[in-house]
Amino acid sequence: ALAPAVESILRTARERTPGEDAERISVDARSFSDALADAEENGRVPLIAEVKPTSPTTNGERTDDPVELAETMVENGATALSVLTEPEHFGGSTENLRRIREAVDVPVLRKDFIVREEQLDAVAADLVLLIVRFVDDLEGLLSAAEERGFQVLVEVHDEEELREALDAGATIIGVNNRDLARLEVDLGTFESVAPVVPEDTTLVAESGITTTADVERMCDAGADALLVGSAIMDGDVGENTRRL
Ligand code: IGP
Repeated sequence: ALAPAVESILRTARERTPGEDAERISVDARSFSDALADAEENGRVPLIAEVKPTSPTTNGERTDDPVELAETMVENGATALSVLTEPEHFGGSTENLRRIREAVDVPVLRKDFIVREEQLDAVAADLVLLIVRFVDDLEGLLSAAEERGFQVLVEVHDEEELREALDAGATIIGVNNRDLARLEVDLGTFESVAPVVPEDTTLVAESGITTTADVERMCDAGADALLVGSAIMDGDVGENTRRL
């Protein structure tokens, strides 16, 4: 069973449409693997910093300009950005993403709960997230995204979902340390799934990363990139990004 907040997120996600006149999108994506190679060359932590105004597990909402937050993250060393576009539970918007992608030159991930092909057409991004648990036809949606030019981050939570992701053709895989049934975080999740991921997969550790020790722990376990939201959004965004 899913946590009530997650049920609610899914319900609204299934109903959301990109608008009557949304045309099939075609994106000229900034390469995520180039950005990661660049970080490595420059001895920087491969950090995907997330613009997430609020969430079911946060108190309050951050109301400062998301574009300024995003620029601050990049100025302080973020390798890529993740931008929530889910409006009801995360305070996001496609407009935030559009403006942020225009303002920065790093790859930008669209963080949302995409369940149908036409939802891909709501806004351009360099990467989109697909969550195995929520998608019925993963292979179909993955190819639909790739045909539009998106790179695709496929999110899993355990070995069984990892299998599904690989079978569907995923090459960038995120292991979410937060479980969607109880919304609890356990960095051991990444450590248990990472060893069975093929060498040539780009592997992202997601959620619950707060300290530099957490960063080291995830990198030691095989993370090629780290997705950090709350620990950056909570307080001084520039300082938080620099610290990790
Ligand atoms: C970031 P955290 O614990 O650093 O705020 O987590 C990110 O992993 C999390 O926001 C997330 C997420 C998602 C949000 C992971 N998967 C799917 C929305 C949808």
